[in-house]
Amino acid sequence: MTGVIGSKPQPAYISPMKTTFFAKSWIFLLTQLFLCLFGLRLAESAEAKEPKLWPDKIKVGGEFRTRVELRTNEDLNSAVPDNDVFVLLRTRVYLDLNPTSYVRLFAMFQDSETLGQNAASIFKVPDRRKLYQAFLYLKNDAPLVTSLKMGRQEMIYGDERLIGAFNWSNLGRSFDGAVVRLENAHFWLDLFGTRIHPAGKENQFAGAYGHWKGFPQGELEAYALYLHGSKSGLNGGSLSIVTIGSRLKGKFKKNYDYGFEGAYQTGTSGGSTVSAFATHLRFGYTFPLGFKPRLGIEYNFASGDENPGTGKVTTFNNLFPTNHDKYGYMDLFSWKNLHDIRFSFDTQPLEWFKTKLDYHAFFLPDPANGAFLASGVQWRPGAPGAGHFAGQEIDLLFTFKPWKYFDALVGYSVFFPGTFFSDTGPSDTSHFFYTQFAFRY
Ligand SMILES: [Ca+2]
Ligand SMILES: [Ca+2]
Repeated sequence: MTGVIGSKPQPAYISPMKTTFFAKSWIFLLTQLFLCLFGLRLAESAEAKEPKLWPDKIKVGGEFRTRVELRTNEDLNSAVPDNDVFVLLRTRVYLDLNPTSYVRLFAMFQDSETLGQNAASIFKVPDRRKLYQAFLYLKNDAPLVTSLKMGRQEMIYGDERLIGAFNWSNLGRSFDGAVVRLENAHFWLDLFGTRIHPAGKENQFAGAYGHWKGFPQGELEAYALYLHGSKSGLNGGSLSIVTIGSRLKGKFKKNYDYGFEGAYQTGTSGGSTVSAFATHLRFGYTFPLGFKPRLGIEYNFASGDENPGTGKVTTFNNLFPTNHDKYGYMDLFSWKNLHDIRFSFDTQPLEWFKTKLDYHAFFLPDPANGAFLASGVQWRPGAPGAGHFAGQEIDLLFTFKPWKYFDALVGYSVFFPGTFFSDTGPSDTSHFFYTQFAFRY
């Protein structure tokens, strides 16, 4: 499989690019279908046997996940062919030792491979083999339980709007550091300190994250997070920001659900003052019917900067989130210079089968600041005076979990760019189709 597809436009009546694209698509889809059936067969036999190969104090397990993605026109330019079909493979193997209830040793190795992706893709995923997690966990059993988790580990807080493991990504995200948890019947409080190594830089990320267990039918949390990077600020300067926020999620009258999160950022970036904020508001109603239809409305906002690069820094820093399921499944936006209005229609016809249909309308508070992908990377530079309307996305997703060892999903999304894109460059429609299956053992 060669990655790059010819960049010269081809005549419409006989397009080798299209032939290759559709041939590859069919091969990948059939392979995917075969792997799904194979996974189901394995899951069935694994369940029948319930393997007891290891004593309870030793667990060995892992995950094999494969996803096929078909993306068309991610450059929003129909005149330049860039249709892409590729396979993401992820293998995880772990060893979990629990010699006593107070001590745990955990190590997970991860191999991530990408086959056939366009070299120029804005979603380029590198191959990587690494020790993804390796930590020592200790806890006491006093009335105020104190635990310590030390080493390389995932961190997941709240809806993962600011700190998450980014499981959708073939690479995931883990942190090097230590987390101390204080917990009793009413609350838990985490205090953590970590180091993060983006290319050529080093950042420190520390914080306090608290969760109150007494909130009726829901969750109430508050946090203060500190990020420092010697070269991560404005114009390569140093960055020191504090993010203070809270989060609320719950249900009432059985069928209604809601969610709120709000965060404010202050500090300095390359010598400039930082002042930024973000909010999330969600409301839903589930009809009392057998297939559990839920209608939801959601609004997400994150501040941008009308004079990027100078003066005060007002672009919200999305920190280390899992953005995939939040601002459109195409991963075209993050919690950064964004107004996102979302309507959702979800159903669950069977215990193991769910459907999702989402509509998003995106606007940029400051078109001068540009548009940011889910990864936080800018994919279309801004222009003062360009339109605020960034576009609309429709997402359709089916998820299947017929066995505890196996799950699968199939999705289709389409993005219709708005005036911000037509004012700043190409603005043609882009499509995204994908299937994924994961086998966990
Ligand atoms: Ca194109
Ligand atoms: Ca500014």
